[in-house]
Amino acid sequence: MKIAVLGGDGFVGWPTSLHLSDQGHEVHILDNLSRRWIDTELGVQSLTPMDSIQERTRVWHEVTGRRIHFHLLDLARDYDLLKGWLAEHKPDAIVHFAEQRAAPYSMKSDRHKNYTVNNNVNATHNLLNALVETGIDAHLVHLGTMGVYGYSTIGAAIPEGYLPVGIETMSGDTVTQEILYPSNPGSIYHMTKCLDQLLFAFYAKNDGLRITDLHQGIVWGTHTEQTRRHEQLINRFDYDGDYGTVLNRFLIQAAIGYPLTVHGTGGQTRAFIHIQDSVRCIDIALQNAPKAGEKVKIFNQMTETHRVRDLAEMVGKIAGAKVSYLPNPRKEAAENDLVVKNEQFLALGLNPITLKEGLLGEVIDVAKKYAYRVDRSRVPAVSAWTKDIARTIDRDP
Ligand code: USQ
Repeated sequence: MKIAVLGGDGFVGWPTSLHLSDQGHEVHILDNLSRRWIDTELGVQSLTPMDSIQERTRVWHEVTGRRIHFHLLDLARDYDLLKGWLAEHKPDAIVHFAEQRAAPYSMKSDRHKNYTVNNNVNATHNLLNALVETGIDAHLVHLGTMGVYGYSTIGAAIPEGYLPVGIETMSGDTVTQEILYPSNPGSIYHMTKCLDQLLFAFYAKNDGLRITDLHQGIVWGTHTEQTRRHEQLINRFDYDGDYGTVLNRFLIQAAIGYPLTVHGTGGQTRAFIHIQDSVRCIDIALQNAPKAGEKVKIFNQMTETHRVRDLAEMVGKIAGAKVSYLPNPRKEAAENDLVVKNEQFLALGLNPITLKEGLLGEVIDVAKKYAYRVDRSRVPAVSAWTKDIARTIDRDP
């Protein structure tokens, strides 16, 4: 297939592009390189040294003989360029990662809230609009989030996207209707993914677009089979308080002897997936497109759930690191349970990589190798969810 990977320079986008190219697909990365600009804005860099996208794709060609094409394009701003690109290249499938993906970054200030909403919602809508306008029947696979469901404890497993509800009719009968699971976002970032869901539902219904939405959990790990092949194919690895995700942050903190930064009691239970499985799931989703006229296909892209404090204790034990319980900069439930259905990917052959000490140790080793690149002052999470919380957080563990 000819596949456009929008946001192919990012943390999941890059290994996905390599994986799809390795499978023999013709891969085109469209990216505005915003993650690199945001690193500059925040004064941080990936723990792993990353080359330019052009150099990365050159090395991939050198190692494998395969070409990955790169196009500098801002999906949210360059609607006409996007439309022109689609009309010219006519991809068979599109993987859409091109959104600002960090919850803390989206909550930093009013400017960051505006940026995240404008960027994410426009990017998704421009894409859908351009697909209809150009008449291209590409299967669109979008990277969404488990965070659209929220984390309230209701004692029931979260279904894959849809919920059957019984509604009493005027005549007293009960009819069952399937609705999108009620969205309950915990940040501006997560809210944009909830808005994406409505855009997808509308365009699938109105224009027959074929769309798959992947509700992904928190990704951990850094290497995939392809990024291991050459030092310069290495994936980015974020550790800072805005972009570093919880388990990867704990592993890096353990590597540099920084007390593990648990927010609050660490009673938050979240869904997790290893980066290698994330890439495999996208491949599986691409091979299982819905038909025109079908509703949006939704998968829960996660393999296990864990409580934050259990992860901290586990990493602490493996690496001999101290665990630090800090005031929570976020507005979220202090404790929650989480049960998630993920049968669809399992039925389609996903064999999950689960959290094992060996694999955690491997990530700590990568972190140790590049520990000299860490700026310890960028480790604390200082983006507060409300002005009141901002006054209470202690920035120094
Ligand atoms: N947390 C800590 N200590 C830290 C960092 C985080 O205790 O140093 C806690 C947070 O308070 C939160 C949990 O860990 O309760 C998860 O935080 P996170 O930063 O790992 O994940 P989140 O903000 O939810 O966002 C990440 C990705 C996002 C993706 C989402 C999947 O950045 O793109 O959509 O995970 S999910 O969480 O399932 O919605």
